[in-house]
Amino acid sequence: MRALVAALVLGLAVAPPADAKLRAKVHHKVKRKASRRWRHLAFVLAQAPAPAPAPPEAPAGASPSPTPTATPVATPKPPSLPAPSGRSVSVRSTEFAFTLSSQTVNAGSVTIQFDNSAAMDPHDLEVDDPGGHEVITFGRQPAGTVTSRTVTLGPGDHLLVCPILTHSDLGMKATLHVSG
Ligand SMILES: [Cu+2]
Repeated sequence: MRALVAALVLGLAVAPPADAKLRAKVHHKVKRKASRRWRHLAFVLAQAPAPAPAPPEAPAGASPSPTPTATPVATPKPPSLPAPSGRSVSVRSTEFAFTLSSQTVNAGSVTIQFDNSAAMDPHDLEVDDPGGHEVITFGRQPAGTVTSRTVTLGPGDHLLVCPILTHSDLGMKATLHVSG
C-alpha cells in the first residue's frame, strides 16, 4: 500500500505540468470561492439566535429517574373479624368517626365488635333500634381496646352513636341496616 502511494506521488511529481498557468488560475478561483463561502457561513452563524439553554438534566452517572408512582398510603389495619356472614359487624372508632366493616347484617343474633384500637380517646357505642330505643350501650371503652358483644337485632335501620359529649355531632355516628 505504502509502495503504491509512493509510486503515485512520484508519478505526479514526475508528470509534466499540463498548462501550469491555467491550473494556477483555477486553483486561485476555487480558493477565493471557498473563502467567500466560509465568510458567509460565519455571518449566518453570527446572525443565528443563541441556542435555547438545554433543559436541566440529571448529573452524568446518575441512574435514570424512575417513573413516578403513587406513594402508597399506610392505612392502619383493623383487628381481624370473622368473615362477613351477616352475623357480625365491626365498628371502628377514630376521632371522630365510626367506620363499619359492613353496612348490613341479618336480623337475629349479631356480634358487634367495638374496635377502639385506633382511637386516641375513650369512646362508647350505643345502638338504637329503628324506634329510637337503646338496644345496647357498650360503656366508655379506653383507647386501644376491642370489645365484642352479641345482641339480638330486629329488621330496620339501627343508629350507632358515641354518646360521650358531642362526639356523635363531630361525626361518631353511623347507620347499620338490619335485613329481616
Ligand atoms: Cu366518642
